[in-house]
Order: sequence, then structure tokens, then C-alpha cells
Amino acid sequence: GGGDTTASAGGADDGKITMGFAQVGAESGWRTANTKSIQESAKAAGIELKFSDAQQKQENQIKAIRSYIQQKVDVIAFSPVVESGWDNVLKEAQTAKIPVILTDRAVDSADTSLYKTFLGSDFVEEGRKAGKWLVEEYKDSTDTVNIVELQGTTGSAPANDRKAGFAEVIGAESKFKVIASQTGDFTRAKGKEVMEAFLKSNPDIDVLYAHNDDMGLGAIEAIEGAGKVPGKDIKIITVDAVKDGMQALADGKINFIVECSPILGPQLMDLAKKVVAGEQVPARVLTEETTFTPEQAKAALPTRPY
Ligand code: GYE
Repeated sequence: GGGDTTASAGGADDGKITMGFAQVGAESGWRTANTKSIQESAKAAGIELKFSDAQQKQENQIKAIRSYIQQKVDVIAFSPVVESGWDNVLKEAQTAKIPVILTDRAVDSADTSLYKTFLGSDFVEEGRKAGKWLVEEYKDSTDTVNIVELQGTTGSAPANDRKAGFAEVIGAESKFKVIASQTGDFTRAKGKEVMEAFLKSNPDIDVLYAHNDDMGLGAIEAIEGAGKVPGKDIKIITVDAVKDGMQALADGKINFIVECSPILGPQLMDLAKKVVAGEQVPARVLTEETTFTPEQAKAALPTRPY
């Protein structure tokens, strides 16, 4: 705790940093890997971690953040479930002089002094990468391409941005038609359920764009259940590149994955130490990411850590 510095409200003055981390939930393989990364890197960095799981509910996250404020942790980090509605609780943290780091997902607060930095991916760019693959895949065809979209959690930054980036790229060509777009809440079960409904009401689906691997994997079950071949009858693009997604890609059931790295722990602990010490940190820290074809997935799988 740094109770004697202005940079931190500090807990017990034992020289150890305490971080309160309010996680989104355990909705996906990505999230599981992200949680593991945060817990392991806190340990490695000698940071005491208080960890909570909000089960994808904003009210639970707000409660967790308030309790971290009460416990006078040195730094609060969280991955906001949705983008809006954070101003009040962030102001409470600011008043208590506890620095906040946004991890993975963004907030839409106009007052950017409410948090020290935002560490995570560029979700708009991920959506664009998905769109660019599709444009290339259908470059020799003039036929209409019927697309269905499984969106992430409604109001979340990755859902908003992955949708926008994709729409921006495919919007340049009128042959691409998004004929249905609905949330699958980033889970396998919801992805399957919504894809089943899509298949019932749309006999002619060419492409599925799922905002994460898990929803894509659920949708594959729905597609197979409807007697169609995923990856062939319906081409599938997903985001994340967790192991199960990469395996489906290597097996030809998914056609393309845009990577989104869940390994944010080491950078987060690094930023936390700096912020608690009152050092300047960049306002935005981006993670580096790539994309995978089936061949690339086969090559990467044996050494894929998550
Ligand atoms: O893509 C999805 C998870 O916020 C980037 O959340 C994260 C997303 C990730 O549930 O699988």
C-alpha cells in the first residue's frame, strides 16, 4: 500500500500492491484464458489480487468495484461488461484516489480522466480483418452473399466494434447482405440456439460471422444438426483464436479466425505498478494480433498456450 503518496489511497502500508479486479464472467474460452493470465501474472509480479466474477452483469461489477473502493485497494482494474453507465462508480474511485485501469473492454465515458489507461485490442480493426477476408474470398463472384451475424453481448465494446468494422468493409460492395444479426452473448449455448433460429428462417445462408469462437462453435452444432456442412455449405468467420476454435479451423469447420489475445496479465501488472508509483503511462495500450487460415492453425496448434 502506498498510503503516504498522493498517487494512491493505499491499503495497509506493507509495500505490497493490492489490485481489485472485476472480471466480466466466465462466458468463453477467451475469458477463461484471460482470467488465468491475470491470476498468474499477479502472482509473478508479487501483486495481491482480489478477484471477482460478475457473471456478465454490470450491476455485479459495480458492486465489486464499490467493495474494492471500500477495502482501499491500491489499484482497480476491470473489463467493463458494457460500454455505458460507468461515470458514477468511476467518480467514486477517483474521489477515493484509487487509480483505475480499463482492461480488455472500453467505456464510453466522456471524461477520460476517470481512468489511467486502457489496455486491450482494437476491436474495430478485428471486424475489418473479418470483412477483408470475406471480400477476398468472394472477389470473383457477382452473386449475392447472404451473411448471418452472431453478435457478442449487447452494448459491449467488442460487439459494437466488431460489428462496425465488418460492416464498414463489406458495405463497400452491394453483393454482401447481412440478412440476420442477433446477440449470442458470447456463449456457445446461445450461439447454437440463435443459429438454429437463423437456419429455420433463412434457407439460403452463405456465411456466418460470429463475434467469438465460442458462438461459432455452438453454431457449428446447429449447422450440423440441420444436415449442413460447416465450413463448406456455410462459411464461418470467428474472432479470438482460442484452442477449440483453432482446432475447428484446422478441421475445416471454421474458415478464418481473427486473433484477439487474452494474455493481458503481464502488461496489466506492469501498468499497475507504474500507475501506483505515480508514473505516466500511455492512455492507450494496444495488443498485437494476427489472423489464421486453416493451414496456419494447423501449424500454430501444437504450441498454442490457450
Ligand atoms: O472476444 C469473447 C469474450 O472482451 C475481447 O469477450 C473480449 C471478448 C472475447 O467473451 O470471447
